Amino acid sequence: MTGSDLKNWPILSLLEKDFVKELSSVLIFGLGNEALMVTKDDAVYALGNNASGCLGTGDGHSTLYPVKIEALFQKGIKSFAFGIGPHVLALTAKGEVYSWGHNGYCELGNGSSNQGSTPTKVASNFEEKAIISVACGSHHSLALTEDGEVYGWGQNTCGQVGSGISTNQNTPRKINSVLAGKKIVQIACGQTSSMALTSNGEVYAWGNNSVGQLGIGTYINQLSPNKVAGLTGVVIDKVICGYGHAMALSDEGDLYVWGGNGYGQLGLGSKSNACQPVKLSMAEMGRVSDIAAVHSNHISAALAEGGKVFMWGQCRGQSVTTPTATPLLYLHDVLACYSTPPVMHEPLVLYAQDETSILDCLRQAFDDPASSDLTIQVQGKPIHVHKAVLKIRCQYFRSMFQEHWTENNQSIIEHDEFSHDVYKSFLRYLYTDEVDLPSENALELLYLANAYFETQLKRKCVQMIKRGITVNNVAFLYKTAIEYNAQELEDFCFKFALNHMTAVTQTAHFGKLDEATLKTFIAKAAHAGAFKT
Ligand SMILES: *[C@@H]1O[C@H](CO)[C@@H](O)[C@H](O)[C@H]1NC(C)=O
Ligand SMILES: *[C@@H]1O[C@H](CO)[C@@H](O)[C@H](O)[C@H]1NC(C)=O
Ligand SMILES: *[C@@H]1O[C@H](CO)[C@@H](O)[C@H](O)[C@H]1NC(C)=O
Ligand SMILES: CC(=O)N[C@H]1CO[C@H](CO)[C@@H](O)[C@@H]1O
Repeated sequence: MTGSDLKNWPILSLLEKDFVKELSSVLIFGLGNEALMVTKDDAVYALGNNASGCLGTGDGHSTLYPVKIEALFQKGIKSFAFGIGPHVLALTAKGEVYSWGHNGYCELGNGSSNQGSTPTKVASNFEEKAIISVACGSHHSLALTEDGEVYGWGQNTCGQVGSGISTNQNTPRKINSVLAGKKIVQIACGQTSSMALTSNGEVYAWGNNSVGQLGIGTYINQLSPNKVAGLTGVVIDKVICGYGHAMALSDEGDLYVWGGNGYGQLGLGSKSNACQPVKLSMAEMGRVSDIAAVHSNHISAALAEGGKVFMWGQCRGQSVTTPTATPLLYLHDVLACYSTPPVMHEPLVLYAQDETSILDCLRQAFDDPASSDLTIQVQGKPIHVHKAVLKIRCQYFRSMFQEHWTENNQSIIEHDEFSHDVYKSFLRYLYTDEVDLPSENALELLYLANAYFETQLKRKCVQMIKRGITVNNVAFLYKTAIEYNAQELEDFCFKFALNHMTAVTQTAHFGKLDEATLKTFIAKAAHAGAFKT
């Protein structure tokens, strides 16, 4: 299952198809203008704005195209977390953590506050323990060890590092106090708050509590973890944070919300903050199976019964105060299409490897002799196609196979009216909806599209031809457009010729225009004022 359509993330628009096919996961972070991409062969690429060196490419340059992060090559990167600086944490399969980017609050955890433009291993104080997950707030970082301990570092103005004091923490520090001896299984960060979930479903919170985001019944910041007592009796499976709000999902699929609510992000139909967990009415959503939010914005999303995706909170600048059904298929798509900034709540994992879409299958089937049941021979060269596809996609073939086609017809058709390249491009278009042909051939394809009544293909050809128009060929294109009944192209050529009247009248093609066409052209040009003195 693919967790979202990459098309919904505009920053990835320039990626080449072949590159996209090799991706195994992607993270869009920062302000939505930064991306990290992991490939199937274990390389990591970055693209976007280099603010604070957050691309990790070392040279500090912004880039529109993917640049390989040498320091992470073949390190087995399996996940990322990011702050707003931005700073980035990358987690390897072996349980190591790399950090880079903004470091003004010591969020890289390497003992200094100098910006880091290349990923460096967070050396550590983890006492050789493997890390299984990482989380970041705006400027602080948390790491969870495999045996359930939490380490925190970075900005600590509100106690978000959980150290009991409020000075910034420049190296990872184990969070003890009430967490000591408890097995933590999940961590999450709001802008300046932190959460931990224990193996028996209890939630602990610390840090900024100015809007009640800790859910402990007060609005007082906490320098150490406190149990979210309002959830006693409920077993929580997952806890997440937005900028100043939090959501917890129970093992029965119920949703509890608390914290800042200025944009309706709690989904309670109001905009008042709540300093205690409130159970959301599940009447509309039914049982919830997954939730999403991220520390850099105020949106909430839930995957509910029947695979329906709901969203609420700050959605493209609007305050949506109750869970609202969307036609989206994935939680990631809510973040892509409605959050400000559009960043991911977690890396998007792509399983393109073992999954092929119907479009890919069709594309691959074109000219595949193994599955083809019809060969079209053009200029002596075979093109392998499928009668059913041609029938479904093209009126010309539909009537051909209906009227004069019996079981006895041989499975080879000869065609000599068009060149091989153009005919093949036409047939491929029937499978892919794309035209893959040099623009010099567009005219012949337009001729074919006209003959086969393929209006949509005609339109594509006209676009291609328009892009290749010159003073020299405009007269010829004008004549052809009239011949093929391509009104839009005719108008376009006429206007272009009018703008370059003197030069056009001196071209060879203009000289060759037949009398009728020439007459009409001159009359139209005169009408448009071409010969006024
Ligand atoms: C931490 O990283 C920064 C940026 O790469 C570097 O300037 C600094 O020397 C590092 N500090 C230590 C103690 O390694
Ligand atoms: C505490 O949280 C509130 C709400 O999320 C935020 O507006 C405020 O800036 C935070 N305080 C600090 C000191 O970061
Ligand atoms: C199919 O065979 C019939 C009779 O043998 C013939 O009349 C017809 O033209 C053939 N159709 C095509 C498309 O070759
Ligand atoms: C947009 C941005 O942050 N650009 C920076 C990229 O890196 C160079 C060199 O570090 C800076 O000079 C730019 O300001």
